[in-house]
Amino acid sequence: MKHQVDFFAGALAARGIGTGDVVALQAPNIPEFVTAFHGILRSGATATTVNSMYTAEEVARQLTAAEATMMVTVSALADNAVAGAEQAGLSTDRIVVIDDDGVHPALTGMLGEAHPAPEVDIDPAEHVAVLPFSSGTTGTPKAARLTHRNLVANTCQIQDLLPVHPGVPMQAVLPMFHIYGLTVLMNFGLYRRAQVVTMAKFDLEEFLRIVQDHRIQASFIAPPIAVALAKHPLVDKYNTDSLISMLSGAAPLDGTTAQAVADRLGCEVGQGFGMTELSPVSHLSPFGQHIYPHGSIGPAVPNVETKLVDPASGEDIDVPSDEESPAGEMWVRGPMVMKGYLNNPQATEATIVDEEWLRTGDIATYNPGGWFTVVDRLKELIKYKGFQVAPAELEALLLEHEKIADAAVIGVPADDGNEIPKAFIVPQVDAEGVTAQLSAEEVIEYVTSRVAHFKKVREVEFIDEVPKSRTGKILRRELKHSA
Ligand code: 4UW
Repeated sequence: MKHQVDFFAGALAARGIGTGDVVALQAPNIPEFVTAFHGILRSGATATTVNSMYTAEEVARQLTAAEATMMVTVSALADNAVAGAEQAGLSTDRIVVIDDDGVHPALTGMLGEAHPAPEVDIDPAEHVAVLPFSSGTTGTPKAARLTHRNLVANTCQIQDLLPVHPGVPMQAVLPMFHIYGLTVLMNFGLYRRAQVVTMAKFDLEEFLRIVQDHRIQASFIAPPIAVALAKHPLVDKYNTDSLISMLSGAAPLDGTTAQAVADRLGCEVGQGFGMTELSPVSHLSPFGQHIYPHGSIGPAVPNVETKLVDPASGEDIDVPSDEESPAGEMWVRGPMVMKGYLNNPQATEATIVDEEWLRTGDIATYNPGGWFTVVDRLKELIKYKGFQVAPAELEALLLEHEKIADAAVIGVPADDGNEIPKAFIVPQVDAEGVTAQLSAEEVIEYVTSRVAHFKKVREVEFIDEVPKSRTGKILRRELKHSA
């Protein structure tokens, strides 16, 4: 693996890529993802990881915002990846496919060139290793600047908390393009010399077969997988007794589901809290506790400080020593906090206070045992199956529709436990006072055809007016209460 990383870095250097360049990577979880990712970093360049489900427009937007000058992808994603990269101004020779498509340079071929890796001189505390995108507390997706030190620190911060050791089979189904998979599955897995078994996409039966056939000990999931594991009859058909630990994160996991999975699979089910801007892990239930408040995200990981701040007053909350604390916004400080957003000082300033405390936009409580529990979300963000959906992005798209006068999008709970995007629509009224005819299906179809599948609007309500503050901010709480 290491010589492949070096060869890819050498091939990139031979094409003029190095410190200061940004290379986009859009691929599912396959071993070559790791070669490409670390090859990009080894060349001195910065990687921006792109969601495999993105449309061409979404790819183009990310590449443009990250100022990427090269794109690495796989031929199976080439339709959107290549169209997006071209829209962002990249020429054919700047689009690398991992497997050979006969049109673009192939990573497999580039490894064969056997160029030595270049000498690179960077300051790991300052040099940006990766630019993953996140909408943060408000607005549309922006690039979070994570340094080499951020990534290394976070890998070290979790190293003693999980039962992942040399040779241990661990399952990597969550995508490595997202920060959870990037740090916990790819980097932590490599660092621990685990046997990382990759899955290109989630399929319950395949997931169970891999656990059985590879005798998986450590698995990493998001809440929708936990729900399937708790309830689906297929689970009983497979032998899962090798499992020791399962860690869930990226969205809230309720205690009942966690307990049901633990009982059914006979393994420990823990929960962690992460955020793109935190490289990502700040809280994690350490393995081996067995008894802990289910639904809790755990204590802070080593070298992380957390405080709870009253969102109304901005004052720190005094945490009682003998009972559950009042709820407050979690602020986090530690070596894994991002450097800030790329080319967006206002968003950086609104998110990082005094250059060190990161406002998570999540509301949590703290109990005297040291455990935090997320109870609400202050920020606009919607989490659909653990993926970020930015309301501002969908609202901008809806406002482009000629029959829509105004729109607001919030997350609402669905029957299956998922959070789903719901759009409130104010139809256009023409000069004669006639209201445009528009159905919920039309709104859903309009959005679905323009965004990645996980961002689609799944519920629509027509209203007369979007509630707004005097400064024009959408009053999302009012919509939540009426939803
Ligand atoms: N409970 C409630 C949670 C939780 C949560 C996240 O897409 P991002 O930016 O990042 C992530 C990263 C998740 C993650 C990474 C590594 C890890 O070990 C782990 O635990 C196992 C989780 O999701 O979204 C950040 C936002 O997602 C919500 C919360 O709103 C946060 O600000 N979120 N984890 N356990 N909510």
